[in-house]
Amino acid sequence: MKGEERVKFANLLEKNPGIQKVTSNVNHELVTRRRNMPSICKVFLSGFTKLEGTDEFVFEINSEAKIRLPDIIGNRVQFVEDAGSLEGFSRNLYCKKRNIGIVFSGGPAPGGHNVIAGIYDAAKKANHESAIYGFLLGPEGIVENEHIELNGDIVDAYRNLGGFGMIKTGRAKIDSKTKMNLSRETCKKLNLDALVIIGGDDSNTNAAFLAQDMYNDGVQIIGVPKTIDGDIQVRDSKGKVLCAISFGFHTAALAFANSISNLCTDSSSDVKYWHICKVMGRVASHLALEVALQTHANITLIGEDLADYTDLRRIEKAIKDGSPDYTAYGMTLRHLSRVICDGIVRRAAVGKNYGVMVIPEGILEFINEIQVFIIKLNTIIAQYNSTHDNDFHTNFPLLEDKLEYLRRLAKTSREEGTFTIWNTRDDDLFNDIPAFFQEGLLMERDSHGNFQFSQVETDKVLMGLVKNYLDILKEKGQYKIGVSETFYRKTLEKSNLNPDLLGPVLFRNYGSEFLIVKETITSVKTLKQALVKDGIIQENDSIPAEAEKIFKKSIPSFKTQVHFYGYDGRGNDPSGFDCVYAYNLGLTAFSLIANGSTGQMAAIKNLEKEFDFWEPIGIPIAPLMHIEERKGKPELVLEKTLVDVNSPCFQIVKALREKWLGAFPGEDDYRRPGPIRFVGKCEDERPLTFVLNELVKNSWDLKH
Ligand code: FBP
Repeated sequence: MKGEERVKFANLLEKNPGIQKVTSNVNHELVTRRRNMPSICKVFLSGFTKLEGTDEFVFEINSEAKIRLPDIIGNRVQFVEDAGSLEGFSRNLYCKKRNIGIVFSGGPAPGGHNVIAGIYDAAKKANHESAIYGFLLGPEGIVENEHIELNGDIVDAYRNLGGFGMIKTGRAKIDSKTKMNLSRETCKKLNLDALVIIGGDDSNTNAAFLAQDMYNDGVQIIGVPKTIDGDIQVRDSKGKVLCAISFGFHTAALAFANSISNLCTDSSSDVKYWHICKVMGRVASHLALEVALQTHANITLIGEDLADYTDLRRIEKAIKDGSPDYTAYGMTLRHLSRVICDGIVRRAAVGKNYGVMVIPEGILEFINEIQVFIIKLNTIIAQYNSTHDNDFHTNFPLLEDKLEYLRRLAKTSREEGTFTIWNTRDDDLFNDIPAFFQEGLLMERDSHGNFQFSQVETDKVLMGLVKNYLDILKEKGQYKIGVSETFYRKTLEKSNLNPDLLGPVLFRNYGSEFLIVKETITSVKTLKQALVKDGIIQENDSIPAEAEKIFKKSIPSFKTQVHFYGYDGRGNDPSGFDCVYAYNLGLTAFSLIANGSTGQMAAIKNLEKEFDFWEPIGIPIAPLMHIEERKGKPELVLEKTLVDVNSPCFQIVKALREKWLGAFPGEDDYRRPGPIRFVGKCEDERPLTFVLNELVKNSWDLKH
């Protein structure tokens, strides 16, 4: 562009309001979102709240938690209640000027900004002189005292918006004495009354330890359950639900579901691809389950379901042989690939050599042999790191170096005849898997010692096996595309051939709606042999072109498109449910602070019910802790909630699997959840997983 023209356009941009509006980053959606005030629970309407402790909920207390968290282990569940109009000392205490720090920890989850907005609004309403600090880039911001003081403009700019952009996030862990001391110093410097940690299981674990550590300093620590993975759900030991889901889950699930539903539409239009959709969820398969309900994709794998699998044939054989077969419990990768192939082959048989498959990111954790590798390698890496100056990954940067180290471990175990964590068998099995997967399994763990599933091409591992087995089935003539009988007749009749003469020779199910070419006919050569054998043609005749056309139409090629749904849904602007939920979590967190709690997690009970039934509560974090292996060592952490395969919701999904697979002639049962829109009633109001569990519970309650 010439200089003059450039100036002309710059002037236009500067002066033309229409062009400015069109090119501005402030659009109608943004303005509407920022302006919207989420509904608030009744208890927050009057202005003051109090806490009512209850013994209605019981927890199995871990003995280690009792020792390490003595000051907060006795905390009880607290209901946030209306305190009416507080007067005198109580009012002064509630409304005292406070300094409150807030930090995001871990991966972003839609709704986070509303938690901050809720805390900010409640704190400023109680005392406009209170200061709210946002620690930058996650827990590291506390350790380094990197913060900003939040004001109305900053908070207003992010209301009802996705991401954690206001103060950013990070995955650092405050896990050493030095970091604890630095965090305490930061709290002292800012004269903090309270610190709110908005994070997942590991971050809430951190919150409990900080609450204990700063108990005598009088700094209150409050956790807020965040993660799109949906694995922070709290029930007491009798199964009473205290927190049905973390914020962010609903939005992420809907966002994934909308994209996956679009693939269902495309796939059933273009009829040539299987879309393989890996969806986030580091361990638990809650997101995949919700996506299944939202979209009715043809195949959805649920990790917890695979772990629950028992191979009855192996068990029978083991009983006969009189020796136990431990591999009969849980599913192997090979077996899983067979199950997937079965679905693919059955759909192809009714002419549907396409479809949509949902694979949870963390599925490998539930596959026996892989889980063993993950645990062994976690331990090896952790042991190495604790005995060397440099860590494992710095000393062995290349895959070959890492493999060599493992080889040496196996050799030592062989030569010394000792029982070690890595033996020759492990080494042989490990060497059998593809290099990219070896690399994935050996990859650096995150700061909490978690295996980073999002970095591993889970789908590639699984689909590699699926493709290999489909090739075998194709060679055996068992993977064929069913040809519609109408098409077959039309094709043959066009050339004056008698379909009823050729049909029984070509097909194994002649007379059905979709005709499947016989297993023995796998090539043009075997087709000719069959036609000659049944006297349709002579040895020297050529195959009728129509018969060859039909045969070729029945030969499948398995074409896939691979997609990863994770970061996109995680960055989505929150659904109406998450906007309201997260804002009320913020208000709850402030109520806990104003009423003197520490070591509690803000939560909303009855989330699965209509909004009017929502009850803000504080859940004690310490009693939720249990021992888990982390970085090769037993650690006290908050327990993750996995998909309950006995839940009504999962049982219903299981019962509908066959329908959703769609291995029958006719249209698939795809459901269209539609996009997340902020205005108007155009999305499901709450996760369908909840709705189903609640509906089944209500209908059982009615019966009994
Ligand atoms: P949180 O548990 O911190 O909420 O993060 C969950 C998650 O979104 C997982 O679903 C995913 O495996 C992981 O984060 C990805 O981590 P990263 O952002 O470090 O790539």
